[in-house]
Amino acid sequence: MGQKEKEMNVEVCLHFDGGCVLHTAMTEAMDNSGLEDTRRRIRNICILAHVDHGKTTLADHLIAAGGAGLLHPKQAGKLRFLDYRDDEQLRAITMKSSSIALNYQGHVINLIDSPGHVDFCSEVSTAARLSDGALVLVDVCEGVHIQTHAVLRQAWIEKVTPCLVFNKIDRLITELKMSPAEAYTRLQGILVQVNNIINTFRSEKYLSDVDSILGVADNASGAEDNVDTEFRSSQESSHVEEDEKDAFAPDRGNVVFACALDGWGFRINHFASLYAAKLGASEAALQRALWGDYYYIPKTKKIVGKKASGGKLKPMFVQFVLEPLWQVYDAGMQGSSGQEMLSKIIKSMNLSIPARDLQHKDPKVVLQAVMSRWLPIANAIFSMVCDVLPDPINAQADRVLRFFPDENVNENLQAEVLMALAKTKQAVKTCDNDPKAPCVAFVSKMFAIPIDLLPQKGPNGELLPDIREELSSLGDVGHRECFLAFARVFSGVLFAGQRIWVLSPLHDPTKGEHDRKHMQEGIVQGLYMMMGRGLEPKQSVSAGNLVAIRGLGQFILKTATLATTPYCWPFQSMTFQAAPIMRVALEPSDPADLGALTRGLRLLNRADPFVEVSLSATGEHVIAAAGEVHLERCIKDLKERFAKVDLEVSAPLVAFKETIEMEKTGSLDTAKASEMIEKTTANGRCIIRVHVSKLPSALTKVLEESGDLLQRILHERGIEHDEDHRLFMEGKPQDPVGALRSRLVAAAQIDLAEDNMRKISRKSDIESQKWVNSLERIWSLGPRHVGPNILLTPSKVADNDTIKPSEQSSAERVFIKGIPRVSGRLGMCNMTTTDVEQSNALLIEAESLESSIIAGFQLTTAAGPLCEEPMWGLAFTIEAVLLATPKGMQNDDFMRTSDNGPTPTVDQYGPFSGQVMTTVKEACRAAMLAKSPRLVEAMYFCEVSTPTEFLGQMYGVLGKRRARVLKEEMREGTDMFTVHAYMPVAESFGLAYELRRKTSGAASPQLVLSHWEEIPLDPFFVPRTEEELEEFGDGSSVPQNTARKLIDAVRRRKGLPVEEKVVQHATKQRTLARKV
Ligand SMILES: Nc1nc2c(ncn2[C@@H]2O[C@H](COP(=O)(O)OP(=O)(O)OP(=O)(O)O)[C@@H](O)[C@H]2O)c(=O)[nH]1
Ligand SMILES: [Mg+2]
Repeated sequence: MGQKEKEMNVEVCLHFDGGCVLHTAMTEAMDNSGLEDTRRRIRNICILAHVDHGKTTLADHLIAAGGAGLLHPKQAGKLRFLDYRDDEQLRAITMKSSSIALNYQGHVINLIDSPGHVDFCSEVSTAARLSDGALVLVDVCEGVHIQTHAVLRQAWIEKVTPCLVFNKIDRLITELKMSPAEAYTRLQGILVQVNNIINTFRSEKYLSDVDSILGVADNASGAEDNVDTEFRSSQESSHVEEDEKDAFAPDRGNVVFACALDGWGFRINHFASLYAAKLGASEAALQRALWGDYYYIPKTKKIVGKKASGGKLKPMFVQFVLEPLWQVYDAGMQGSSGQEMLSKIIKSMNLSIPARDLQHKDPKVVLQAVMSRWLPIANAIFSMVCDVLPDPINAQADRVLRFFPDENVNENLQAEVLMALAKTKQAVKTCDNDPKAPCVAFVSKMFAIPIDLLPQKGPNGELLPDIREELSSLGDVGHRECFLAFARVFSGVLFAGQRIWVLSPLHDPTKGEHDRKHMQEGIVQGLYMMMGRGLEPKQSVSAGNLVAIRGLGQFILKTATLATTPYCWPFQSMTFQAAPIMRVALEPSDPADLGALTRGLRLLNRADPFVEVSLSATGEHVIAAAGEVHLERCIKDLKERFAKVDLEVSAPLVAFKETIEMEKTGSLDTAKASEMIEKTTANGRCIIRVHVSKLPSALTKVLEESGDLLQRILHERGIEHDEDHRLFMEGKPQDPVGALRSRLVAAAQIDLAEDNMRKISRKSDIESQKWVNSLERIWSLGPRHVGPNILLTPSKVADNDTIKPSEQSSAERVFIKGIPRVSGRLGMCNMTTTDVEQSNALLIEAESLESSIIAGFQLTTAAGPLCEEPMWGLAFTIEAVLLATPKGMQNDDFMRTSDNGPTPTVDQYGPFSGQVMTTVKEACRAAMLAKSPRLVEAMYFCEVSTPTEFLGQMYGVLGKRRARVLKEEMREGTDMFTVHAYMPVAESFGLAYELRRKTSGAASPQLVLSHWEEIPLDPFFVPRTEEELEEFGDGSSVPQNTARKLIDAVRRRKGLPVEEKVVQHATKQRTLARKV
């Protein structure tokens, strides 16, 4: 039925020219005054794709066409204009995103080229944040790869409208030798794949929307139920409508077919208009029929569907689009024998091609000359960008929700504050370019350029004062480099010389100018339009444009929100696909250069959006990068630009985590005294008992993923009064705290069924209930107060039974109860402040020791007992009892031991709070060691493509590196295999190099940080059971297992003691029988 309808529509259009409008025409190009609104002619776009799919090559052609003579068309595709760093040219990969302003038929197109290598994925985030549209490239020969997924997700998260570019179509003809029909099937396959990816994002969003609505419904009273249901069903239906449309459809004009290398590309509308007159059909009808299962019957001059075609005809896309392309390529590749055919084609297309090019010996040059004149790629791309991608006004109306997600404003605030906040938000939403509107800009990264490259002249050609002097007067470090902010103005107008607030992500706009801690005032020293490496000075830049800002280097570390009013929410932070995991320690070759290195590191930290610079506990300078290529670039920059000294670089420091085995210790039972570890402080006044158990893994995951949100809920702005806050948050339609709460509860429940599959379900039910109940007792999270470990307050059972404080009078012994602060903030329990009898000194002291217990917990979770790495997924229950007199001592003895009488805080063992802290730490460590500790390692998701003949070698390399292969797939139509595997980060160093060497450069991997995984080996294994003893003997000859080796390596690196067998009297084995 559906098919039939489609056929009929097409026919109607064919015969009656039914005026179907398929392009999204440029709307509302005029403003009220009748003048054209310049903002309507701006497009901010980025190019996104997997590595090597041809982004920079495509950018070259766009620059050649719209860059006002910056690049000669002959150089396009060869120069890679935006890869202006020497290492980018050398390695032929892009390492940073860079922007250029182009012109096309009165439109300003700000183009950002981004890197495809996963190490530089942060640059994709910065590019997407500033763009409204994205060109997503797919190499049709390689197909969809992991970074294609990643960039589509990034575009989706940032609410950037994507368009699709099928690139490298020439490879289907020349390399894969496909027929047009085969090529069509392949293109269709990729299109389906890409659309499916977007559909999964849609359904994820749909599910999470429904979840949050259901969450509210659960909380809401019965009376509100009906309203909710109605709301829900209306939401659902709108989603369904949206879902029915594919994100990319050639007939809707958002797909370009291209070959960036040869400089050609087209949308199907080009062929629709070409054939309209010839076939006597309307352009609109042809546009629909040129993609999909439509067939042209020459006799009847009708377009029909598959059934009516009789199975003999070729789809119209094959017949009318691909076949002519193939003909040109066939003729071109034949050299002189194809000349005649080529001339015919050229004539029929009415092209003028210089004879010099046509007679060139290299058929590639001839093909390029013909194709790039017939179907210029820049026209196809630019027209798509202008037709389909939104201008800043439309885009910002949509994207404002991403920038300022529904902030929970306390309605009790003053009306002026609320007005000011709403005004700023409205200005961003409408992309208000009135100079009187509040100016708001977002800086997505800082970048450094050598000072010599800064323009010497101002916007009006006037000579500028020497910037070096200006910088040194500002105290800017490193006068060789100048820091510019890569930004976009979202509302108002930014002027050179303007004073502006630099708001940090923690800024609380409801406090206005009083929130001095999170805002600084800077002066915009200079504004530049970016032209790749070059900069063009500007006097002012209005809303909707990209800009480089000079003068804010000292205020901004990596990103910031700029605003002329303090009543502006800081923009939501960007999301990054990976984390900086590759760490190395650095030191200058000459110790005297330490100062230069520290300065250089500071500059590097500012200039690179992703690198993390830190000082380790042992005093080493450590930098963390996303991967090997990123690290190499950072070190090169340090050596050559920022520090200018020789460096010694350590072997990679791999991060590990520590946990305990799940099997035996998933229970939260603190009642068993045998499972508790007891320690007493040195002065004997505080007894600490610790129980540790492993968190259900889903709970660990939620805690890890919600780090930012937890940070905000637990430690940030405007949440002064817990109870008020909870009441305020509840009942909000998008209640992040409520959502997190339900996620935590759900995680505590579902997981046990999976983790303890072998246990009886009834028991696991009880267990899971225990976990859910325990969520009401969260005292603290660690390490650094937001990590994936939980400190629980002692349960009621413990309170009454285990420690039995009632045996003695409460004046002698006080139980430290702890306050479940985290649970309180999350709204898991009511925070009732206990009425402490202030007169009781011991009770007051007990209360003051709570912070020491938390500090002890933070210390332990930051550095575990195996190799001082952070702990992961553990729940500690700490019971502490404070005694009036030290354990085992009479009151009189105690009095005698301290000279100044019974002063409880300071004694001969040092401050009491410190003693409690260390005892807690020791007890926690001991508890963990007693429960089968395990090492946790980071895993990469690894994708390798290799030709069949090198499959064996590739598996050899993967096997040696403990990789776990997930799937292998033959890529259709090629002899290439794609293998997906998990690989420990610790084993991944030099993988790309080794693979390339073993496969003569045919295989190269892409590594993306995936998850943390427990190594299922006991690092302290000694044979115990009969079978083990039989197999391994007494264990002395058992080689150390991987876990132990990794632990020892980390300990050695950190200078911690390592148990090693040292051969003391090694003698060379001699053959006794000697020849004399
Ligand atoms: N055959 C063919 N090769 C192409 C085409 N487009 C680009 N290439 C080649 O693909 C390689 C990579 O091109 P780039 O433009 O550097 O790719 P990229 O996507 O910018 O790569 P990264 O920035 O490193 O992610 C170069 O060798 C190009 O010559 C094409 O249409 N056909
Ligand atoms: Mg590139």
